[in-house]
Amino acid sequence: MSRLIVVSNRVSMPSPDGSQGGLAVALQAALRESGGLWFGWSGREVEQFNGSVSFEEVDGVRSAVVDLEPQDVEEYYNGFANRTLWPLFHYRIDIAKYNRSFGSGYERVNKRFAEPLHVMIEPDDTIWINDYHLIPMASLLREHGIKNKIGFFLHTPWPPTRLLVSLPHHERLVRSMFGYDVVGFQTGEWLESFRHYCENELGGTVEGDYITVDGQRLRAVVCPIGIDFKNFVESGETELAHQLSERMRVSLRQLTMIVGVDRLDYSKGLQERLVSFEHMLSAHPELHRSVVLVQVAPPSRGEVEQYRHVREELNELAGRINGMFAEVDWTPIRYVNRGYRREELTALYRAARVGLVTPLRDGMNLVAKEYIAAQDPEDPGVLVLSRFAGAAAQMSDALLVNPYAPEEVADAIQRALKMPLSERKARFKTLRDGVEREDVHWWREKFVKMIEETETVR
Ligand code: ADQ
Repeated sequence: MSRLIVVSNRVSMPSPDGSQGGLAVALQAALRESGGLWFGWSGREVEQFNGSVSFEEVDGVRSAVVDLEPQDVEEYYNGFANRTLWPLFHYRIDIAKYNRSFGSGYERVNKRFAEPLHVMIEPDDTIWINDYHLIPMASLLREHGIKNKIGFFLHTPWPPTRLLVSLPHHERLVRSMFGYDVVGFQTGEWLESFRHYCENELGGTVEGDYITVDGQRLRAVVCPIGIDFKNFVESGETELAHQLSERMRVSLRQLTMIVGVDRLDYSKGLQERLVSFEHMLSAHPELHRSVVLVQVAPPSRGEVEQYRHVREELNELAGRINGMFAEVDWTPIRYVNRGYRREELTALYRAARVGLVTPLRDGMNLVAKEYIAAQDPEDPGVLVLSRFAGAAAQMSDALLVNPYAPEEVADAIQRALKMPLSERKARFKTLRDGVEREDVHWWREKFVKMIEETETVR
């Protein structure tokens, strides 16, 4: 096994309380096994960029991070990554901002990362770049003479060609990807869009997994990310999980709970979800005082104005719906703006008869998988899942819905609430088997193997 170098915008080191997500844990395990290194932005700002690298080793995991200056953070992170590529990759060209300074900041920061990174790379290292923040990284490393195998994994969707061409200099960005040996996507749909772009905009040819453009070849594959299933199930057995379960039991009494857990992001379809719930309450007065929607949504990316708008709209919407339907002893929506630990999330998921995961567009969506992993096999809840989440490709036994159609979502919630135990168990079993089999360790082993075994000539 060669040494693995993982590169992502932010680096996640082992924490003593074990509170990191499954992705961090899986990558840390790979780094530990191979004696590798995780490289990225420290998350800190310094007055002026100085290129100095801070090394750290925690619990057998080594990292190397650099600080950025405020202009870098504004143009690269808040700008091109979060105001341009994130909305565009989630099909929201209506709110994507195409500002020239964002593009140049993005290139500058990628170069600033490539500079110290290339000197750390040894000839046999395998390099794994993550996500839309760092698309040009391979071609920058190649300019420094790096010939190692380099893979790229995109955690978000890849947009259809007709949308992608709205990005100024889209060709340059996509051509830069031909510095990679392997490019991985969450689903066949995103891969298909990528191939379509390469064939139709770059005149490329496709042969099996391989795409060739102007003599440069890469392997484009599907490799869906999973959760740390075992660890997640174990979290449900902890004292913290039991405590919250007990609190929920007391607070719910006879109420049937529906749960939503999302980062507060416009791609997650939160406003549409509340409106669907409102539809259900209007159409089914018999459900009043018997159901409650618990929506947990910790704010994210607060520096970007669209995120502040979503937050305001949600406050307004939750207040309006509660105002319209609440009784002195019943509030239909419990809207909570904070994060919970993994152990607590397992308890929330398990307490809910329905898991409502209705993004308008999502690369994968790990909440859908976590909800399934947390269920009681003897009395499992039902997953209502957006057909526009990457997870839908693997989870066809969920109730798949169009999140833009409030009546359809309301009907699916109704159906989930009424579903007989035998059907719940049958659906759950297939879903749980898939989530357990294709977990996050399966995913990273499969992807690293694909990078390592892909034949390249450089
Ligand atoms: P995200 O958009 O962040 O990730 P998601 O896959 O849903 O989306 O993962 C969110 C993670 O954050 C989950 O593990 C969840 O438990 C956690 N989380 C959410 N709300 C929380 C809360 N209130 N408290 C604590 N934890 C919370 C991006 C892509 C996704 C893709 C992932 C992984 O947008 O499509 O699935 O990367 O590739």
